[in-house]
Amino acid sequence: MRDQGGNAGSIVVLTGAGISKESGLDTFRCEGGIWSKVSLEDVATPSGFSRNPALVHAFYNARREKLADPQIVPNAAHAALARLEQEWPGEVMLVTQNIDDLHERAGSRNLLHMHGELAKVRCGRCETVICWRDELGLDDACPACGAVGRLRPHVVWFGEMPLEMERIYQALDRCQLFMSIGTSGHVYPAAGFVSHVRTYTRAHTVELNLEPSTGASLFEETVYGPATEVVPVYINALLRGGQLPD
Ligand code: BJW
Repeated sequence: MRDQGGNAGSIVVLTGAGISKESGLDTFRCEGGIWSKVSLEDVATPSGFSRNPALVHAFYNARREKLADPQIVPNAAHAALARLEQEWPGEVMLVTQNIDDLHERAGSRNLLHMHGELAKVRCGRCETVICWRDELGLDDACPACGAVGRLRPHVVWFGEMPLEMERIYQALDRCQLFMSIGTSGHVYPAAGFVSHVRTYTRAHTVELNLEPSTGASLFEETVYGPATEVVPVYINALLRGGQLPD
């Protein structure tokens, strides 16, 4: 599909934990996933953080440490999406629910982290966002305002507003292809993007996932298999064809 400006058409890609699974990072809701080991109420809600900030810091410190492991590297699916952004003659906007930095490391640049970033913390007093690669503890002071014990992970917990929503909905409203990769479709507002696109645009919608997600029936096209296999194949076909599916 070519738009009236002769542009090849714009693409929005939504990714979730499944895309990083084959890089060695756990998903949330798969068997043995993160929510089978810790309670999301304890570690991923503002009230959990108020109750026991040390527990929440330990949870995110462990994940930050794992992400720094040299064995955790971007996989073929991350690489294919970076290549799509570089080679597609229209806009490619990547919206990720993941807080890891594997998309950046693969080379993606037009990227929004709607659930925040593991390598950043935020001050609860002055709201400054700071890059943070080390352990975070209750004694740490904000480098901007000096407040002690007010830093928290820069992630979006349940009940909090995801980041960059205005830019995301603007991109959804002008896209001609919406791809959803490696997400179970349980968490809103991301799980509602496919319905939004189907209601307000004429974009083609495709789900690439290991198995059908909760919202699988909402997609016009579905492709199932490990991300490292299905994503490169799908993107190679897009780039070879040079046009979007109708
Ligand atoms: C593979 C694979 C391989 C495996 N290859 N695939 C009732 C109705 C509707 C909404 C609500 C409701 N009650 C409450 C809400 C709102 C709530 C919500 O959605 N709750 C639901 C649980 C019901 N949402 C919120 O509170 C959000 N805020 C909000 O809504 O604000 C108001 C608002 C509304 C509208 C517009 C704007 C604002 C905030 C949500 C915050 C989510 N936070 C977390 C944790 C923080 C980050 C972190 O610690 O990492 O984000 S929860 C967790 O789930 C994490 C993830 O980003 C998120 C999504 O998970 P994801 O990525 O889908 O992972 P999984 O594990 O679920 O799925 C993995 C998939 O991969 C599976 O399908 C596998 O098959 C697949 N897979 N291996 C390909 N190799």
